[in-house]
Amino acid sequence: MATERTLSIIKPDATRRNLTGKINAVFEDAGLKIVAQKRVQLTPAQAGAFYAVHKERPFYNDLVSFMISGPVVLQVLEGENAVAKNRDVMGATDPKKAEAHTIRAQFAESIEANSVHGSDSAENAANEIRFFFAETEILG
Ligand code: RTP
Ligand code: MG
Repeated sequence: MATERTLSIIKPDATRRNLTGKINAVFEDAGLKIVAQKRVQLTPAQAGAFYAVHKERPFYNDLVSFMISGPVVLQVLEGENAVAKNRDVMGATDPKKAEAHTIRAQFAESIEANSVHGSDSAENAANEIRFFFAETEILG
């Protein structure tokens, strides 16, 4: 299987509770290498554009407000099968439904404040990485 890259975001509920290191340890223990990372305050325009795919969903406005409620950590994770592997360690969107070993089961506060984002396909990963990072910022 080829080495792949995926975009990860540590969301404001997790940065607020100082969980960046604990979440990064889960990625590293799973064999995902953090090849780019920056802590930023997203603008409403950035958060709105990033989640544009959910524009018609009832939770869209709340989601954008949540994503700008504090700093996030943008990351590129690299490894074998990285997109699926990251989704696996993240767990289900709703932490009540997430398996016990996952980031969301351990750390998420709610279905919205669920600590992490991860790209859901290789194609979306490429687009999401390009949205936030220049190729020169990614060091494998
Ligand atoms: P993500 O995109 O953040 O990795 O999460 P996901 O694929 O597991 O979930 P998705 O369906 O793409 O939803 C994106 C984010 O929107 C928030 N959400 N809130 N209130 C709600 O019912 C609800 N549903 C989703 C969550 O923050 C979710 O991760
Ligand atoms: Mg999603």
